[in-house]
Amino acid sequence: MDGGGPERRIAHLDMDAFFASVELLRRPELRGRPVVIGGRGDPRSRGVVSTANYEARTFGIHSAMPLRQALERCPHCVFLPVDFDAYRRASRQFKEALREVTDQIEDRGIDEVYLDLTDVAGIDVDRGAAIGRLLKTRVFDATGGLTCSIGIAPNKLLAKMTSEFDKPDGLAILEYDELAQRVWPLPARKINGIGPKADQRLATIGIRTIGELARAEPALLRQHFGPNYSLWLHQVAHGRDDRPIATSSPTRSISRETTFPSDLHIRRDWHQVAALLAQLARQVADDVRRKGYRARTIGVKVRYDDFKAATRDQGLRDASDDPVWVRRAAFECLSRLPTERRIRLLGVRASSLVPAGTATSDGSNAGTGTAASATTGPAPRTAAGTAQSHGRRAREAPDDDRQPPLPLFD
Ligand code: DCP
Ligand code: MG
Repeated sequence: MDGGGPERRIAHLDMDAFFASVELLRRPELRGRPVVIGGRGDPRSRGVVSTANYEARTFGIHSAMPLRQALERCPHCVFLPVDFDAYRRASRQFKEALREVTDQIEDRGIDEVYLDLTDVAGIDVDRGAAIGRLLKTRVFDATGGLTCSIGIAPNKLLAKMTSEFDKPDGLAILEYDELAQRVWPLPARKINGIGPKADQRLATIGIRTIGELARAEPALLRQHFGPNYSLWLHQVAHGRDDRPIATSSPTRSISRETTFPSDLHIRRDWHQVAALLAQLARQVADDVRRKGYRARTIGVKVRYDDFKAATRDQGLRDASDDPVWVRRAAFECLSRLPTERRIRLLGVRASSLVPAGTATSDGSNAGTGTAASATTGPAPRTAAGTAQSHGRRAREAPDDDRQPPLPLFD
């Protein structure tokens, strides 16, 4: 039983050696070699390791270790700089692929999600193994070859532990009746919420494993940890957790970007650049409208041939989903970007989103806006126009119901 409610099937999915795996996708020649990602990629600088692939981990290298120490442990490791844009893109790709299976997803950061699979058709087959394999295949295909590890269990607490059982590229399934056999032998610190301090204090009263914690006298725990935390310790040691999946953080931005087959120069290849920008702006405006929003800020992003990115934002005087205003703002942004270097990527982003149908002419519902200084856009709405937009039913933002033809940024 899980908190007394009906049994659920919760999956925890965590990408394997995430930053390193994304790098290896575009540098296949490094496969099999120990690779460390951190800072600007200079192991003699002061940065720390963001992650290391599994080959590098055999040298004792792990996240948060100083790069210099990693170099000492493995002088022949390959060190690469952090490229958050690439990791965010991959993050977005795998999460969108999962949304095709269920919208019951809790986003836990760049490489981690929980999914509530209880109502997914076929979850009863093989205790969920078939759905687990499907999720792994979707992630692999959507990202061009990234692996993840999945744990399926009756709740989030157990699913999180279970996803580590078989890492990397793993799929593990845990039932309540396996708790004593598979979970109780684990160290207490494997429980998400028991940090190093609590772990140390548990050790001082002779509790090292989850099983020892489960069998501990409640009075002893209360004495050392107070009433609330000791109750929680007792519950989690017995695998109880009825927290629901916290779905959908509100959409913050909608964007499209494209990488060119060969680099373009904003001025010398103006016709091509302008055509692409117009196309991206139209797609973003369509997306904004389709998802039931209006945007108050339009941004353009370019990546130059030295891989440095630059962005410019432009506020709209009134939130809009009108392709004409989105395009105008996008061209305004592009005109403010340096044009010396050739560019390899162009993107358009709509942000400061407000649900369509919300009053927007005074900006009261418009969010915080961005660093945009100049504003452009449709004239303030007339009273009639505002009344009309009040009258339109605010649609809820639907989840992505179609795979975009172009990858997204952010
Ligand atoms: N990360 C970071 N700094 C840390 C920990 C993590 O920058 N101290 C980044 C790099 C990781 C990503 O977050 O790739 C995901 O963190 P994980 O803890 O899931 O680690 P990995 O995905 O790299 O490896 P694993 O296969 O163990 O999940
Ligand atoms: Mg991971």
